[in-house]
Amino acid sequence: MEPDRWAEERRRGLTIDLGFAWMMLPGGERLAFVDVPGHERFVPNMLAGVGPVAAVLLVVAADGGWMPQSAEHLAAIDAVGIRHGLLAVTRCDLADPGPATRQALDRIAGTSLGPVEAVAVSAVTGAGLADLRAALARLVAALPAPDPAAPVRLWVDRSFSIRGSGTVVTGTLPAGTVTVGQELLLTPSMRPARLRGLESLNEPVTSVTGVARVALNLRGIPADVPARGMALVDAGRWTLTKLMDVRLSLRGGPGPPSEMTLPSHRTLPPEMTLPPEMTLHIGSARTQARIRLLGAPGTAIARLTLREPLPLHVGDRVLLRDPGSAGVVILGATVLDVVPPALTKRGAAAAAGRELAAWPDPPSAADLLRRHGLLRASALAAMGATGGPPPVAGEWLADPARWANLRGQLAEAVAAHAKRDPLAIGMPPEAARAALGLPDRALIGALANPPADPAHPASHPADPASHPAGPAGPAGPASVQLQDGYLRIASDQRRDPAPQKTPEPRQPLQPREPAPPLPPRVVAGVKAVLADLSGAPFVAPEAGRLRDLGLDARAIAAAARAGLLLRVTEQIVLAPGADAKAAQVLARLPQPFTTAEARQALGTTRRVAIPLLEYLDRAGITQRLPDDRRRLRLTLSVAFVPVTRCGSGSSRARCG
Ligand SMILES: Nc1nc2c(ncn2[C@@H]2O[C@H](COP(=O)(O)OP(=O)(O)OP(=O)(O)O)[C@@H](O)[C@H]2O)c(=O)[nH]1
Ligand SMILES: [Mg+2]
Repeated sequence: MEPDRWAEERRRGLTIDLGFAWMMLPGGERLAFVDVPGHERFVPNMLAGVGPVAAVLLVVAADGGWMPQSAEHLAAIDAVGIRHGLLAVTRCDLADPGPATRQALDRIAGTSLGPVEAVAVSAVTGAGLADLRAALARLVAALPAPDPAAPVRLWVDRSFSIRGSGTVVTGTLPAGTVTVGQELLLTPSMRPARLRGLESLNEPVTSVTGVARVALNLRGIPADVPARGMALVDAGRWTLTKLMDVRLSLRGGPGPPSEMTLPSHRTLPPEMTLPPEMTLHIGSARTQARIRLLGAPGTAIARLTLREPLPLHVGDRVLLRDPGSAGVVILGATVLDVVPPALTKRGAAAAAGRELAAWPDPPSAADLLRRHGLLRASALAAMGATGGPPPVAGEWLADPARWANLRGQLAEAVAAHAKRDPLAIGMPPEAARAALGLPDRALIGALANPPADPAHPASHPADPASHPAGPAGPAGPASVQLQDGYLRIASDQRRDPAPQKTPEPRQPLQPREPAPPLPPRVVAGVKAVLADLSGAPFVAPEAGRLRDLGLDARAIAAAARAGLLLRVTEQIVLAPGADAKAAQVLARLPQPFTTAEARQALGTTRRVAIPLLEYLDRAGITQRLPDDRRRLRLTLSVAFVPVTRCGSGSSRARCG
């Protein structure tokens, strides 16, 4: 096949733009070629063709030998990191192919291609062409099979319109599958395009799996929109970015590439100065990139700021070229982070350089999580990282160390809040989210000790297996609970004995665990109430008395949470343990008993007796019968008597 498509190319006998051709291998398999121009003026076109391919056929003329453009092409192949190739030495009817072959193999060996096969051919006599076919078959057989489920990124290398069909784009599909009817997004606008028709090597097909040359007929995209360098991508599986952190590697360049190849690709020669801006190539795309080294001269870690956004994954190889320089400077780079954090703090750039220098190529999900702390699983996938720990909340993944740290911060924030506002029922989760600078309130719920749910280990961040406890982990001192919509430091004393909850006898004014102290005026008010109640334990203070003592609803709630009062209703407060005492009194009555009998035995009025009995019903201490009489549940006299004799709260559990 003649790949030169343009009249000018045929007239000048010179390839200018990309050409496309294919052949049948001896085994019946078809092999597609992207023909690239050799002339140095058309290097950008050459790079657009080389970018997405799996393997290269490098051609050198027997009579011409290794040329400057051969070196530049090889440097580009090396920078992009292509690992599979074959050397063809042509025009062997005109000269002995030996010297050119040896020269070329020597240079190729030191690049990403490594040692390759060489075949001498003549297009005029046909010598060696059968060997070339066989060598191509071996090359193809050695290629790794691309993942058919991989995210689709098809770099557009040609775009045209066909009357009656509309917009058509072509490209090399490196991996993944495209199917008629499927929707892809066209970068950088992310305009959706539906695949109306599909061709591979001039034949209509319904589905193609990479690696393959494909032509896509697009619905929804006007013919003048797509252009070389745009890409068709699967929605949500790529990160469109203008900012990225990379590891540069100096490969190829003028002279034998082996001399320029560094033993470790983790540093650059300290004396090497990089231009502030270079042209970045990936796939068929090219754009300008501003380069900022993250660290001292010689560091290979850099932050690139692109003029146009590109759809990228971590681990992508990009090529940087300085078209302005006299000697051609070509660098390869591996993308390490496609959403790098801002470098605002002093020393942040050097710190980032040090951190990223230790990362592997490609970075793992754990590396990215360590840097970002928290990431949505979908964002991590769009960065191109697979794996990662189970989510801590919803879609959120957390770095274990960061998560442990956040637990400590949350405990501090909740404790500080309680100190600032001792009467508050707890810290609102939204306030905690803002205080910790977290992106989602669900994370606060997950940081606070969640109720144990063995059916959902992933939603159970206290599980030390999935999140090893840090200094403030589940084993640490910081334990925050989210209850009834508020965050509180978890402890028995701080649990709100709201009227609906099962009452527990408490030791008056002797908090068992340190809780943020109540304001002195509240403590004084509580003491006065308890003094009132000491002679008549069921004659709850009137609303006016509470008001005079400065005990409003918030103060009463706080005192109840601290275990200093028993809150029967909003208005009725008794001493802690009054419920147990009432049970003892009622146990002495003939069962069942009426409300009037209970009121009399308790020595109080209906204002207190009725809510207190209802409280005891809810607590399961008494049972209300259909005729409105009540009886004590038997177990309770057993449960309560020893409790009151135990004396100390710390031994309560054992007593119970
Ligand atoms: N005698 C002889 N001439 C050849 C052979 N192969 C190619 N040629 C001639 O060499 C010249 C260059 O060949 P092309 O196929 O244009 O080379 P190319 O690598 O595609 O060149 P560009 O596309 O410009 O980079 C043409 O005049 C071909 O006819 C061969 O095996 N023997
Ligand atoms: Mg050509």
